[in-house]
Amino acid sequence: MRFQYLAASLLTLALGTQGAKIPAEVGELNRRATSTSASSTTSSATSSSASSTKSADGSCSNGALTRSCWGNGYSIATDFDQKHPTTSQTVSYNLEITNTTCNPDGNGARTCLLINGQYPGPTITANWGDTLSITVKNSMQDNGTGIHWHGVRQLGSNEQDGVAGITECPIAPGDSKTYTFLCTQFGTSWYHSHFSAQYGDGVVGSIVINGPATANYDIDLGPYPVTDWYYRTAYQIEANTLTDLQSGAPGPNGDNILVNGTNKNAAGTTGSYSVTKITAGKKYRLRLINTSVDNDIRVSLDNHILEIMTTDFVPVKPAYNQTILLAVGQRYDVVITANQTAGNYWFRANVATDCQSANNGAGLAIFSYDTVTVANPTSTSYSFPSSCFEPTGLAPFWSQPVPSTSAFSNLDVGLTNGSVDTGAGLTVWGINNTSIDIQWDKPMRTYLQEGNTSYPVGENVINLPTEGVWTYWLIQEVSASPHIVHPIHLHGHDFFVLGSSGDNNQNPNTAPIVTFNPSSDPATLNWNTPIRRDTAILPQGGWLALAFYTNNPGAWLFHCHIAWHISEGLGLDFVEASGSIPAPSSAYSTTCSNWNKYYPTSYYKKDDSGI
Ligand SMILES: *[C@@H]1O[C@H](CO)[C@@H](O)[C@H](O)[C@H]1NC(C)=O
Ligand SMILES: *[C@@H]1O[C@H](CO)[C@@H](O)[C@H](O)[C@H]1NC(C)=O
Ligand SMILES: *[C@@H]1O[C@H](CO)[C@@H](O)[C@H](O)[C@H]1NC(C)=O
Ligand SMILES: *[C@@H]1O[C@H](CO)[C@@H](O)[C@H](O)[C@H]1NC(C)=O
Ligand SMILES: *[C@@H]1O[C@H](CO)[C@@H](O)[C@H](O)[C@H]1NC(C)=O
Ligand SMILES: *[C@@H]1O[C@H](CO)[C@@H](O)[C@H](O)[C@H]1NC(C)=O
Ligand SMILES: *[C@@H]1O[C@H](CO)[C@@H](O)[C@H](O)[C@H]1NC(C)=O
Ligand SMILES: *[C@@H]1O[C@H](CO)[C@@H](O)[C@H](O)[C@H]1NC(C)=O
Ligand SMILES: *[C@@H]1O[C@H](CO)[C@@H](O)[C@H](O)[C@H]1NC(C)=O
Ligand SMILES: *[C@@H]1O[C@H](CO)[C@@H](O)[C@H](O)[C@H]1NC(C)=O
Ligand SMILES: [Cu+2]
Repeated sequence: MRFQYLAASLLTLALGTQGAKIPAEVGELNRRATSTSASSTTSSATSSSASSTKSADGSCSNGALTRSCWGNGYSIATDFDQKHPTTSQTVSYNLEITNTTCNPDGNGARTCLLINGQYPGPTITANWGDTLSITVKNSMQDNGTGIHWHGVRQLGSNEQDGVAGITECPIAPGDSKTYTFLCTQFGTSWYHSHFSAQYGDGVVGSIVINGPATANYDIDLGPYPVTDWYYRTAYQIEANTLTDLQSGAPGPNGDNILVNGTNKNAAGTTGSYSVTKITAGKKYRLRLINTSVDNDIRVSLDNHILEIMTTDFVPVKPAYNQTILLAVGQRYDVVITANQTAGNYWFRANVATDCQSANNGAGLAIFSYDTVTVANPTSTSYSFPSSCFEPTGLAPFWSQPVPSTSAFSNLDVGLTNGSVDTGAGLTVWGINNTSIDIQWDKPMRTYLQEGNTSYPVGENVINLPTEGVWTYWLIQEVSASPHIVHPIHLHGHDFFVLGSSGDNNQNPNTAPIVTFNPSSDPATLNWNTPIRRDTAILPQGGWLALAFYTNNPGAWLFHCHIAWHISEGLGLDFVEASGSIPAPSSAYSTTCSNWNKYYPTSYYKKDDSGI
């Protein structure tokens, strides 16, 4: 549930020192984000720190002590917006979605929609510069589907973004679609269904794109997804949440938190913990991914400091923290040094009650040194912060200054009257006073192809006709709504997070609104070294200032990543440089005609925003 308020959590925890910053391990580049010349991005990076083992000179090769290198002239110093390898390798996957059951914490089997019969779905792995070709087959009886590759920029490939009603028609039962796109970025992400609340029933998996890194490590432990888990289906919870919203009540609590797809139930009586074996003296890369539908989660590994090296797909200068707050959709790649007394240690994934999240279970998993017998740890937790803020002290590896301005476009976030298919007059979420409500049978992409400006109001379109300009967005919570945290996600770009402000850990009904002041606040923003990522937290009752540069023509969804909120309308559709969007393929039309044959006689009908 989203607006849980716990007086107890107002108790200030002693924070103490949460670890200290160390110098970057590899050289640092300073470049302008607006640079368009490929040659200007490859100037040699110089080694700038005592702990550096090798400079990122682009000609060395990737290894345990040279993670900043990649090879063939590419390194961590390469700005992947400007330049990326093309390997000519195509990596193929088949994902088949079926309607079955699952029971990840042993509490009892429930209906699940799974990919290749497993939860989470298979990890998609490729190298930087590879082409991914992923065929998705819908083998469910009664739902359409479509897969979104979260955080993948889809440069020039808007049609592969997987958003039903915007970039494609849903894939009908029995039909398949092959998504093909180039991996221009590297790092960790995830994929999930963007068809209503479907991903909450299991249609999720991890993505790893191998590339250089800002910190060294010996062993890559791979993806480590953390998620809230419910014993009823996502469609049932979504319906409850909408009913609750009418009276201003929070939706249902989560029932558990799964770590790497598993956990014991809240009572500790069923299921099993994920166990990760480590060897003393080694450094491990762990790819943390928040695949929640609702709950913000804070993670830590007892006695072991986390060395953070990415925010989503964007490298940061290595920075240490004991705990990390993960909002839905966010990723942090960390390095863990196995330098403690050999033993068993708890990995903890606790719901962040200070972010108005609530869950009946706590996420636990075990890290076990390989010289001891695996057992339930007796280790003690770090003290967790009680403020719903993302880790501080992070700086991008490439400094990309954004030209400053005070000319922000305002996007109010709040409750509005329903235009979603839930029926008129319902209270739903909106942004810029409109609740998104897409059409499955005629996606925005079709309107653009027709040059048809009579698209429905429910597409909630903001046109950005001009390529090559900076755009500035001020996401502001307004008073006539519960004042809660929303994780805001943009497709097609990594946005620049210029700043945010808001309340912390207060009652959603009474927390004051903190309003952006356009005359004084712009001067307080981080214009020189903003963090870049694809998902950022809009603080409780507050504002979030973002910028992005229009360099990727397409129709890009911008939305709250809480599954219930986007189902209830908290999203809009940026139509960027519509004149330059590549024409849809013949496969696009086939998917639509198959869908339009299926839907008129389908058992279930659209009953939410559709995404
Ligand atoms: C999955 O199966 C259940 C039980 O048979 C059924 O109620 C549900 O409608 C099915 N869902 C989909 C998406 O096929
Ligand atoms: C999808 O299937 C679920 C049952 O698994 C059902 O509740 C929901 O209404 C279906 N939605 C659509 C649009 O088919
Ligand atoms: C996560 O689970 C997968 C599948 O069970 C396993 O292969 C992997 O090693 C686990 N990851 C970690 C970090 O333990
Ligand atoms: C995942 O995101 C949700 C929603 O923003 C958040 O409540 C939860 O704490 C996050 N989980 C982790 C592990 O950070
Ligand atoms: C273990 O490694 C961390 C860095 O990950 C460091 O901060 C800490 O001081 C080290 N502890 C010991 C006992 O060496
Ligand atoms: C760790 O993150 C918290 C916010 O969650 C922040 O308050 C603290 O300063 C960070 N510690 C360091 C060493 O940056
Ligand atoms: C918000 O919507 C209105 C139409 O209702 C539109 O005129 C305005 O441009 C939109 N705001 C932004 C920032 O685009
Ligand atoms: C919805 O519309 C009704 C009737 O027009 C109005 O009384 C109510 O205040 C509106 N609610 C919101 C949240 O705008
Ligand atoms: C949105 O609606 C609120 C009242 O609910 C109004 O104050 C505000 O001006 C509207 N914003 C736009 C952009 O129309
Ligand atoms: C625009 O879309 C509407 C709604 O589908 C349709 O009725 C109309 O014929 C379209 N116009 C053009 C010029 O294609
Ligand atoms: Cu939200």
